[in-house]
Amino acid sequence: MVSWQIGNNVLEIVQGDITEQDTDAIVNAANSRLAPGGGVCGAIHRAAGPKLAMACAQIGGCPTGEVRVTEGFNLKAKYVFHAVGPVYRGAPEDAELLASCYRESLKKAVEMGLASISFPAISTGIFGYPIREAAEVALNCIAEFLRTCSAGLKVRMVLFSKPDFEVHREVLHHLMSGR
Ligand code: AR6
Repeated sequence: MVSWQIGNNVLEIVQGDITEQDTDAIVNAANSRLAPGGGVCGAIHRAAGPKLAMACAQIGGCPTGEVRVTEGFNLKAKYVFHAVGPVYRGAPEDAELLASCYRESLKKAVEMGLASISFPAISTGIFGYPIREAAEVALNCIAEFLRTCSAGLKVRMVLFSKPDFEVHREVLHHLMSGR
């Protein structure tokens, strides 16, 4: 686990399973229909139980780059934030849409008065975003947000594989040492 203090907030990077996190919210890498899918989305739906799919169906959908909130049902986390990342095309908009997922989730967490939130590496599985590029977008966006946030928020990036964790650790190190 790697942990950085940013203002009065903390950014953590861990290797693990997001469904097991005890933060107030966990973020789902959702699709725009908010339908239960594969990857981290499938794992979250399995762990939360069938009421999560019913809550998502009631919301109906979510545009790329935006976030919708449901309860966490059987999860330890009280809330699931469903963020829809971009399908990677190598286009200039990709990074902005990916950053928007992180920024909108963080804004909502603060608005709701939450103390902690866990993110997966959104778009880096089925949606094909290269892991290092995605890590740069995600960690830059989170760090920028936390620099001006006074809420005392704990933000945890949860990487499923060891190689993905190592990439995030390197990118964060470069970011924090100003390189
Ligand atoms: N905990 C943490 N990270 C995980 C877990 C887990 N339990 N399982 C997988 N990952 P993906 P996307 C990592 O494909 O690319 C779904 O069907 C995984 O290693 O889940 O945004 C949705 O419904 C990868 O690094 O999400 C959408 O249709 C990261 O989570 C579509 O896939 C994201 O991989 C979204 O694709």
